[in-house]
Amino acid sequence: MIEHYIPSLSTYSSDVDQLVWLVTILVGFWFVAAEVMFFWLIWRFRARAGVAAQYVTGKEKRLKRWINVPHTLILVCDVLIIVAAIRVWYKVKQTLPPADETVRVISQQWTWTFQQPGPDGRLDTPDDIFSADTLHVPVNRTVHFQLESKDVLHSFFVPVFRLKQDAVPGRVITGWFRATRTGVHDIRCSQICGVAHGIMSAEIEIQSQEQHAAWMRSHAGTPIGAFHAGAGGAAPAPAGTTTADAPRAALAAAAAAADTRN
Ligand SMILES: [Cu+2]
Repeated sequence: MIEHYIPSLSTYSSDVDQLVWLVTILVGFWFVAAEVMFFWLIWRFRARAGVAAQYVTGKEKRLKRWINVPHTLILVCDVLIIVAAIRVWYKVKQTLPPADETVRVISQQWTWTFQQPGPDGRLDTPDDIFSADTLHVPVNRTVHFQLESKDVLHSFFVPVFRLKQDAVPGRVITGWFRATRTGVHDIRCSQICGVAHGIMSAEIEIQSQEQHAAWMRSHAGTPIGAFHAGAGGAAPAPAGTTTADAPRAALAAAAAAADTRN
């Protein structure tokens, strides 16, 4: 049902959906039960001619049962929800399967910048690929992301993965996902981060493994500006930087350009 509105495209997205269903069903049942009881009591004990109102303290044992029994059952439901939530949390946040690829995701007011490895498979090398609007990932491969923020709190939100992770200035937060189907989907910021928070978006392109390898080869060493101009191939390092500094320098230049635009 949730999938009808938004596809479920990571190895843990269906676990999150099942948790949402569990909470909806259990909370929904008690909500409906409480409302039905409430309105029935209003109707059943409405004012009627010739019937005097009674003062009921509710202290008698037989009356207290109406509180104690549902109360205990609701506590049991709470425990069920907590256990299910911890299981999903553990799977998504407490485990870190070995990475097939590691990318850097940098948030800032109000854009996403992605630094991805080139064909050498390693970050911070001259063949890194920079982009400000699309994260390219391979299907059926475990991708680690290193999430950073350059200014305020943001949140990396990929709805189709059911993935949401805050980006905290000064910290590098590592997370993971494994996409299960190819396609292009939204990335959003889900932490109010300033006046343009609502338009802080990007896309994730889930590619077949062959497409991804070809994309890596054709864009190796592309700094952010060249990427948008559609150029491929190795980019020259900005003046005054060593080759190893080039990716960082390109990212800094791109961020500076974004700052000026804002
Ligand atoms: Cu934001």
